[in-house]
Amino acid sequence: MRRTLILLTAGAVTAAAAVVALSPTANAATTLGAAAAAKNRYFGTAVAAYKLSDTVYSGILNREFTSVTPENEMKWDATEPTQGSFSYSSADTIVNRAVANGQKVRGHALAWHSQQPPWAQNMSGTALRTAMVNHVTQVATHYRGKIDSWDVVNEAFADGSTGARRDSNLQRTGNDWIEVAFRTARAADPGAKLCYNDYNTDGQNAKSNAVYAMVQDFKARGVPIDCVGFQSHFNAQSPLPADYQANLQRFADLGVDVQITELDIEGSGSAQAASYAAVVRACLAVTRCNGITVWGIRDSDSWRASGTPLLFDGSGNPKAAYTSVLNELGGTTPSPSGSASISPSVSVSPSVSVSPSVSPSVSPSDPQTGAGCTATASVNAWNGGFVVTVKVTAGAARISGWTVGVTLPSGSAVTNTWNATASGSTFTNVSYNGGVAAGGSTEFGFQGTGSAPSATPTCTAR
Ligand code: G2I
Repeated sequence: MRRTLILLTAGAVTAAAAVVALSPTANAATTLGAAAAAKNRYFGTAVAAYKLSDTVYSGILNREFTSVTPENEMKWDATEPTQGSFSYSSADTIVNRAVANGQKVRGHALAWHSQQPPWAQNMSGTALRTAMVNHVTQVATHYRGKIDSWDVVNEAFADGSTGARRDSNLQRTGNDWIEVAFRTARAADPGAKLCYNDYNTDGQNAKSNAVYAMVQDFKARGVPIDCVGFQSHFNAQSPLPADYQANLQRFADLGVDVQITELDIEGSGSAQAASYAAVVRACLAVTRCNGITVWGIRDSDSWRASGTPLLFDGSGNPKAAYTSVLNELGGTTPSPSGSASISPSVSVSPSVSVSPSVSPSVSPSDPQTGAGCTATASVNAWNGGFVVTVKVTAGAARISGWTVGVTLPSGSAVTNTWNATASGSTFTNVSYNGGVAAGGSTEFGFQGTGSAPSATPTCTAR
């Protein structure tokens, strides 16, 4: 959250009580991520590891986005190029950077007919099924505790009017390959949300109806599925459907979260901006819509760059679509000059400086109001067990370490912890997530047996 910072030099204010009137928009968020966070949602982007050294790219990434999806680095061909030999360095670069910046990670994708390594493409039957299970186990275990949501299975349904599964080597191992992938992912990383992800399912049609029936069946039979991803690649041939929001809502009504996972909209100017705004409106209108991910940062980063489908132009300047998304999220672009005004009844010496849109900060002599930290928990419980994700948020000052206390019901026990060290039900930061910027946050989690804790956790900062 960026706020206007007003520095008053001692003695500069001559009136007894200085009244500082902030303009109405002074507290509105000025980035996509902050504006989405104020609506309890994330705003993410696909990231390519090899672009991170481009400072324009990484500057926008750090400033605007609160979630990242590796664009290609977690796919089967990238993570297991030779059977049984795993290669995580590019994906690790993206994930570790995101964790250090307090950004969520969407894992993409564990099981998919496309971008398989050649050895898997040539496999079938039991050998392929076993290889898939091992792949899901290894990759989800490697990233355990760092992934907000996994695309467990990607694009498993056919286009067109049949509502059939897509033919693929994985499909030919048996119709249960999807549920096996989900059960395997749950066992490997019980803290991650598990999503089914697809395209051309954004409106109600034969393909989305087939996915809907599968999710309904999974929920009825206890197959672990937590979310459905709607890729939302739109252009003139495949425009934003009129029933987009209704379609998101009908999936949410099945008891899963919904996420917009790969948004891009070809076009330019006000037409493009209007479509983007409509997507944001739809997500905000569906309570279980967790967030929006755009499929790249600048138009030039897009898999279909010629369609200029993203929010920033090739030079990294925000487009009309950017402003429209930000406004729709309730944010505002930073004003070019100071956005705070001093009431006329106060006389202020010329040494007052008003600096717009800098990160929240306090001068050294100020009391550290709001210093410390707060913790909130989200709980995923089942009969006999639970997974808790705890968000630690720093107050008005940067903190360099934190300890969170949780009250466990008697008979409950913590069995596994990630991104923190546990001593009983007290959790302390690990080396890479103790430092949290003012107003920033980080997450850790734990798994346990028995019934889940219900009270709000306590947080102590160092
Ligand atoms: O096709 C758009 C997306 C549809 N949904 C699933 C996503 O995973 C998919 O992403 C795209 C990436 O944006 C492309 O970057 O998936 C493509 C492959 O299916 C990616 O393209 C590949 C090229 O085909 C490869 O030649 C190239 O080596 O990117 C690779 C890495 O740059």
